[in-house]
Amino acid sequence: MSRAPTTDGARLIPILGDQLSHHMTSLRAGEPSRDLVLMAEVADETTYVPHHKKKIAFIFAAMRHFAGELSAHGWRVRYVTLDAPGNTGSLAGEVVRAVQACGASGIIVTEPGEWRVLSQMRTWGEAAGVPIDILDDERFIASHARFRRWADGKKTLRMEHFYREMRRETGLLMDGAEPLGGQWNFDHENRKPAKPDLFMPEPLRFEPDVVTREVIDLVERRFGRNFGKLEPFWFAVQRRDALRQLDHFIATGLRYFGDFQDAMLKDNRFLYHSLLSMYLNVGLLDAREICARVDRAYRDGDIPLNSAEGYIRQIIGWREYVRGIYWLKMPKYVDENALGHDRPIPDFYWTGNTDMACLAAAIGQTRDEAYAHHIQRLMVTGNFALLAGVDPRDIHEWYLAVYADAFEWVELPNTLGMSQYADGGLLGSKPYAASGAYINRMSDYCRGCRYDVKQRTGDDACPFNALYWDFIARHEGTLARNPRMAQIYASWRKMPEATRLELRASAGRFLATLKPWLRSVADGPGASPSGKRPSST
Ligand code: FAD
Ligand code: DLZ
Ligand code: SF4
Repeated sequence: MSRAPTTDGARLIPILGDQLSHHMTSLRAGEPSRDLVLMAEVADETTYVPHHKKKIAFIFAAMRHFAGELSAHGWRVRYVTLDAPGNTGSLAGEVVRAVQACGASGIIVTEPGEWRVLSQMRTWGEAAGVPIDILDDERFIASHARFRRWADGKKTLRMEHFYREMRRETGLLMDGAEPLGGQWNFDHENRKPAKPDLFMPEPLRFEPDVVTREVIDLVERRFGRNFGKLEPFWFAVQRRDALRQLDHFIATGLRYFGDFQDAMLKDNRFLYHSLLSMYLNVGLLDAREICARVDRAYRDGDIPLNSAEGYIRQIIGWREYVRGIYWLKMPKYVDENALGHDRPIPDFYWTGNTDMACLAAAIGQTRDEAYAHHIQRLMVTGNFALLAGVDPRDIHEWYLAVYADAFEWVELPNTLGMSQYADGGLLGSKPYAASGAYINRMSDYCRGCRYDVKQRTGDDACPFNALYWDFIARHEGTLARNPRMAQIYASWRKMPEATRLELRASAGRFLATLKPWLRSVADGPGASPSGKRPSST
């Protein structure tokens, strides 16, 4: 990775840690022979939440490999490592330093994925004394303007309606104007519990090369007390290897993706999930290319339609939709708390020490892999936090820190909106709240749990059961008006008074046992240096 000589008229092209694609609009607007690319590992980005060690290692290793690829493609790259002398610790500081060092005449950059970074980026030009061009991020199918056009004037913003427009516009799984198979959505076929004896593909694991090993050492040295296991480190950190995981998923997992999308198994952390989100989110893979491959696999007769449709819906539906919501609703969105929840996050989210087998499994694998699949995030860790009334800001910061694929534009609407109902139902028509029965139906966790999923009250009862009814009772004032909750409230009201009182007392006793996570520098994992995430604005 080279240092650039001073060049008159050169423009500076900063590439962020999640912009690792040769097709970024900023790179397309520049010229390798004239302009200078800046990539910087900076303290600010590593500490805005206390990221999982594997996440930092993944991003730095992918950044370093991408810088190498850019150089091989003829770009001049100024790469500032975290330990480099003079590193200012901030993206703004590194941009100013680079402009001064190379006498750049301007800055060309692609918009970032976070409001926090965008508001800083808008000051870069003035700080460096040169004009700045902030370009759209065209890796997404729906531009901000396109999403706003769809959202304008609508009372409810349901993903399903947006998704159908994306299907029509991309032509994915379409037969002219009609959806292939005559149906837009096959979700009702996608709720099968998995059995441990089914064939399960394992994701490809990649041996760290010299560059990645250096990063691993750096992360251990600088972030040794952060949450998570750093080794074995097996993620792809180059497009070449991410493409191999895509091929592998299409050949082995995709066929069953639909059927078992919602299943959870104690001894299988990945089931038929693709493990592509982290590669996609940093730019090593492209959403259009993934969907085109899935569409082709279906048309070639290699996979069933419910899997192809289910998978494509996650990407051109959910992924694009949550990004649209993020940019439509920020910066106020992060402060929403429609249910008024204020309990601090329980300590076991950061330690994994709990007798609840489902939570211990989801958090344990999060600690080991910086990965949990959607239903673990939504119906185990998310569901528990919702039922227990955890402050959505706390739980948002946890999700943003612990997953390798977590960037605020995608994590925040999923956590605050979908999982915690903190936006009052913008994303979901009712809260994703469930008792132990749901977890028991979709997993094998309960069999090995010290709690009894069939009992509702008492010391041995599954805590999710009483917590569920306590949640329903606490929020009767707001949620009972929701027609989709009518049946649940009818059941609640039909219960004998004594049962209702006992359920609420049981929940209260359990909640009193939860220990809050106390953040301070000395706490290590889960502690940000200031003890508080800076505000997004
Ligand atoms: P698969 O199950 O194989 O799904 C295929 C792809 O679809 C994923 O790679 C992803 O790109 C996309 N996708 C699926 N569901 C969603 C969704 N709800 N929103 C956006 N994209 C989706 N996803 C992230 O990429 N980053 C996050 O920080 C993140 N935080 C989440 C927090 C919560 C509380 C919840 C409930 C979900 C979150 N998700 C997040 C969505 C989803 O859980 C992950 O995308 C998925 O688990 C990634 O694993 P995978 O690649 O194996 O996905
Ligand atoms: C997540 C992350 C981390 C840990 N470190 C860096 C970094 O040192 N330099 C960088 O350019 N980007 C990093 N990132 C990704 C940024 O946080 C991400 O680009 C913004 O959050 C915008 O999405
Ligand atoms: Fe989780 Fe309850 Fe099942 Fe235990 S019994 S694994 S706490 S759902």
